[in-house]
Amino acid sequence: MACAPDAYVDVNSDYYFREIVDIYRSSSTMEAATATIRHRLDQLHNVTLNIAVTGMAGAGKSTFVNAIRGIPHNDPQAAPTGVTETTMTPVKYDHPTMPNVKIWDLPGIGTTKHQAKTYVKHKKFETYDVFIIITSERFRENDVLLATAILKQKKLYYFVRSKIDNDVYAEQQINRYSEGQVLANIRWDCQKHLRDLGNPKVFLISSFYLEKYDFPQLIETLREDLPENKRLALIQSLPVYSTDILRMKCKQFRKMIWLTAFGAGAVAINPIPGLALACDFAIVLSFLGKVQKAFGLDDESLQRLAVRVNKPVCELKSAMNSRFKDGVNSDVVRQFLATPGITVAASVQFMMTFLVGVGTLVAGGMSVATVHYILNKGMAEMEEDAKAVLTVAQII
Ligand SMILES: Nc1nc2c(ncn2[C@@H]2O[C@H](COP(=O)(O)OP(=O)(O)OP(=O)(O)O)[C@@H](O)[C@H]2O)c(=O)[nH]1
Ligand SMILES: [Mg+2]
Repeated sequence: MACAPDAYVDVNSDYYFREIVDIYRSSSTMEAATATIRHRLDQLHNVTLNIAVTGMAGAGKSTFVNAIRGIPHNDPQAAPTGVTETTMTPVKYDHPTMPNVKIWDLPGIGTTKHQAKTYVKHKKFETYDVFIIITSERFRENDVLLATAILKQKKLYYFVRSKIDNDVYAEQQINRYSEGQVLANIRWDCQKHLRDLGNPKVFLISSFYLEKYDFPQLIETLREDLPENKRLALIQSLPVYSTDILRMKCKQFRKMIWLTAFGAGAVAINPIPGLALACDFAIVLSFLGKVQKAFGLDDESLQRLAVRVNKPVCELKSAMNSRFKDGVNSDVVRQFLATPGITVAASVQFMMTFLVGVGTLVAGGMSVATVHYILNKGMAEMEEDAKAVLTVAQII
């Protein structure tokens, strides 16, 4: 009989566990507790995230919007980019796989103080969670005015200096500077123009190479600054541009696993015919489907990646080896849930230490622990697939 490696039990990811315990303590029945947990799961998965990208004409706003959605510039859903295209009005772009995440391409402010003030009013600032102010040269007075107005609305904002790849290339050709020197010079120049704001951090990025320069730091900073419930939406929605972001995605999803397991396993409203394990199949399927999309392993994402890296999609797909290589579908997940020989003792023991005094749960304990194991293992398998795809795509 196969014995599960302990790695998939992951008893340490106790995020939301206190909340789960509280829900059980305050619910009169197990059904009521499960309903509350499912409601909480819906809330967390449907949290909205609105990112506004703004800056002067030609700064690289639309290119950045496409890059963080993982969409090639020639995709039908792409924001138009180019040296002559101009974004005149705010345009909302849906995320390709997450309908609750919106990226807004906002035109920059004009040239007078008055325009900076009216900009705040006209652009419905309350809609946005975060502002990214982009420049491709040096930040100017208008950018400072805009940041001040955003700050007054108690919103998060970040300065981004784009097209760094161009600068590095040009300076290396002309002055034979090292990459480090070029970046230090640009940073110094940006800071000089932003002194009035108390030297905020500036992120130097290239939308063509997200894995290089400061984009990873921008995401880490954003992740830290956003409220916890928005973090999953941010991290889930980003394209997989490096192993670090993949790791970050796993970490963020792992926090959801106990909550999902309790939502699915404690009371089986939608049990699986022919399976001894009682759990809500739809919840398990939905979680694994979300992981698949976030890891860029669904057909649409693979297709977009194939265009981006100029490789046939079948070559990317052939790198996948897990049970999910042909997709996360009902048959595969049903088969997975039926897998015999799952050792969940450590998970059950962990649950029990937390759930002392909430004895009613015990009946569903085995199902919860098994679902917990399956979600962890499923995610680990897809992580391996994602790494293999990135290797073939020559991204890592
Ligand atoms: N090398 C390089 N070029 C970039 C980068 N970002 C944008 N560009 C180029 O800069 C030009 C302008 O980019 P857009 O994204 O259209 O700029 P925008 O701010 O949306 O422009 P408007 O809508 O006209 O205000 C395009 O030719 C892009 O390909 C980058 O990070 N690196
Ligand atoms: Mg544009």
